[in-house]
Amino acid sequence: MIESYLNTSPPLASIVARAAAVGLGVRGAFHPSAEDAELLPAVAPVGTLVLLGFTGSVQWPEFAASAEAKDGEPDPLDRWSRRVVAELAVEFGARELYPSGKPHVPFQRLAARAESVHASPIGLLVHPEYGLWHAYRGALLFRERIELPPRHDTASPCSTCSGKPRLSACPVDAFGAGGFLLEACLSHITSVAGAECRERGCRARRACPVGTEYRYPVKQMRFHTEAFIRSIRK
Ligand code: B12
Repeated sequence: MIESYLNTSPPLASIVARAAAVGLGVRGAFHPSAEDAELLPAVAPVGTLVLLGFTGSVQWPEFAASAEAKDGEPDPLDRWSRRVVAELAVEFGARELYPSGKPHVPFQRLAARAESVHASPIGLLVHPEYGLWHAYRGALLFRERIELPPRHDTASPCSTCSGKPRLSACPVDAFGAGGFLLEACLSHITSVAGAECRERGCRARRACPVGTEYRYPVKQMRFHTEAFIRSIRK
């Protein structure tokens, strides 16, 4: 996706370049229609939504080197995201939107409109290239309709994955028919027996065969797991 956005005409090409310079990938874009109104906060009309995020560990070093990553205050990644996305918004005369904060903006549904991602059996969206190793950090809302490259839709990689190894990889079967069993997951990963999930990341997520080269390195994985645990205990 990012590659197909590199050779676009301005202003998209400059958004891609500036976002990359501050440590964000352009994760796709779309022109919201009347049916998308329920996905967006009631603000002025949106001609184009540009989605920003992380792909694997590509953008991680920019965050890791930031003041927010080192200041010891809560929610460093959310605070960093809000700062850099807001700077891009000012630079391009856009409004901004974030996956953090309440009420939750339905970022997964926005993502499904912006790029070829599909719901996976463990709730995360699976990307044809990055697998489960990607996330969203914000979005820029433009009044104007920016010219976008054609979208390349692909079938969900899960549809041809016979073994669904990730479902059986969870030591506490947290991905049952009734959805994600948050309490089962949390009590395991905070126990002695859950050290591997805590240190190296969710075993079910690691068992997915798609995009394995984008798997988060241990430091990044541990950061996300700790943030996940803290967010539940808040
Ligand atoms: C609340 C939340 C949680 C809660 C969930 C509590 C609960 N039981 O509902 C907790 C803390 C458990 C959680 C955990 C994690 N989360 Co979370 N979470 C969110 C958050 C902030 C809000 C989700 C929400 O409720 N949205 C509200 C509704 C209105 O939005 P929605 O898009 O319509 O949500 C629905 C869709 O997501 C739908 N859905 C799911 N997939 C798809 C696909 C399609 C095509 C469609 C149409 C709909 C759909 O199901 C949701 C409920 O109806 C989102 C960010 C965001 N703003 O979306 C991240 C988010 C979903 N989480 C994310 C991640 C990465 C995680 C963790 C892996 C954390 C980590 N360690 O990194 C774990 C994974 C646990 C798991 N296996 O599900 C990512 C997912 C990225 C991706 N690849 O999809 C998101 C998008 C955050 C981000 N910045 O990128 N999370």
